[in-house]
Amino acid sequence: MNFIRNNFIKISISSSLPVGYLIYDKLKEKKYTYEEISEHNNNQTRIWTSYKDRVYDITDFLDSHPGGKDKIMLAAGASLEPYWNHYKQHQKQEVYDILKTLEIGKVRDYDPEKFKNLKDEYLEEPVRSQDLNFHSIKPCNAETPIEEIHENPITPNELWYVRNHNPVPVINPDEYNLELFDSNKFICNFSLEELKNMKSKKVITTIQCGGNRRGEFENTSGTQWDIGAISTAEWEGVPLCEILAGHKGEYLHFEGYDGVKSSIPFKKGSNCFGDVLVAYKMNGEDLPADHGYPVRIIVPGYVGIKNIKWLKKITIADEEVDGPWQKGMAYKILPGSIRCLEDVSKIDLEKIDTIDELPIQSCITHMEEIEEEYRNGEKNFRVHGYTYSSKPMVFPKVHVSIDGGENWYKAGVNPHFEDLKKFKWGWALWSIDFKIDEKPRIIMCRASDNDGNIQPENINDIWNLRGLSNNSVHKKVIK
Ligand SMILES: Nc1nc2c(c(=O)[nH]1)N[C@H]1C(S)=C(S)[C@@H](COP(=O)(O)O)O[C@H]1N2
Ligand SMILES: [Mo]
Repeated sequence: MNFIRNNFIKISISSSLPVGYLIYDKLKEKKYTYEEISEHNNNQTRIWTSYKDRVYDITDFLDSHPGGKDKIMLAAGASLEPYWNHYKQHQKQEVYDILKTLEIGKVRDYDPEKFKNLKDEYLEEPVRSQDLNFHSIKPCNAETPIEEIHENPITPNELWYVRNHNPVPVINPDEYNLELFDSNKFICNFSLEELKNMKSKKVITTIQCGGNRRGEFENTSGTQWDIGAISTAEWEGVPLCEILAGHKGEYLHFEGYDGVKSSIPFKKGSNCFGDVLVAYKMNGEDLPADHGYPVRIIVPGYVGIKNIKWLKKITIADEEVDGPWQKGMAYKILPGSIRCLEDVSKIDLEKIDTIDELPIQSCITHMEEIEEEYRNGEKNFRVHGYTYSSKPMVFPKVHVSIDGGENWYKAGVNPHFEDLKKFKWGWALWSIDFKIDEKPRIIMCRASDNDGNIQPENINDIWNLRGLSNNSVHKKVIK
């Protein structure tokens, strides 16, 4: 009885409403599958979420979320239920009323059981700075806001780029143990306390993801990084050579609590000049959760993936570690002729080495107009950037062109870098001033070192299926 009456009232009200409202109501009847919803997880596609059988567009609400934008973004393209099962304060009328205003449709393949008892595995993700440039939330992949960090070559912890393959493991520091194995043989454990009581060292390193600048290649899969998958910090921890003293092997395997693994040559880890650290501090603070709390390995000069976070286990071994990040193709630069996944079967992957070091790099981060005006109406523009070599104590020369590559001018390494020795494994920031009457349209930079290494001009010459190791001459178009 009740049901019929309600229905009747609804019909009579809506028939007296303006046409616009009717259309809006019709839109809300549109149906979307879970799959379609999942495609709406970023600003370009707008951000959708579902709750029970309804679909909502939360794009314009994100900044008003009382719990912060990053928390509500966990449900981007997914259901709110796993979160609201946990954060029960949402289950009240006030919140339902807000949600109602964002409704855009219904779930076509609605399954009431699907999320009923589910708690999202990303629930415990750390709070992140909204100044990072996010590519994805689950797992978190975010760039450092590279144009903001030129004042100081050390990247503040909260602005460090984040590259996670999985949810961030939650580790109780009191129960933490680092295991050391020789092949299958267990050797010993180190608690966090024990590690902190051992001999320690501080090392400044730049870490660059193998996929930094992937976005400039055409047709590659994976996170489409721009130039901000790189950052620099001072790490403190136990030199790995101390832990390995008296042992012999060919390789070292590192395994994280999230299951991610990689390996490096034994001699890189056992040689004290390799500066490999079992690190527990980053810029003077405990490692942040996103960067490996409580312990990560730091491999100066080597590609990002070698720096395993949430370090669980170190194994001395005769062979490289199994898995996609080492023996698989994830970090292998395949020949340019391999254009798609089907082509990969044509080659012997085992014959291609996984990247350890990345080639010489430099990028333009930004340009600023300097206040003072010069004679003849000329203005002063300052161009900023970074340059990085995997080789210790190598600080590349950087040349900049503002006329499409005809003339090149040498940039200056920033004066903050008086103590170059401290930055042995770090990047260098550079800048150069131009006095010109018109803003340049396109700026290019190119780094080189004394061994004849130079950034290649043509990006097509270094195209590879996984989009790794892009160090082509960096071009920035100025708007
Ligand atoms: N355990 C673990 N270690 C990891 C990763 C990971 O997903 N899990 N990502 C790797 C990759 S690909 C990079 S580029 C760096 C990124 O380190 P950051 O997130 O501290 O910047 O960590 C590496 N270590
Ligand atoms: Mo990476």
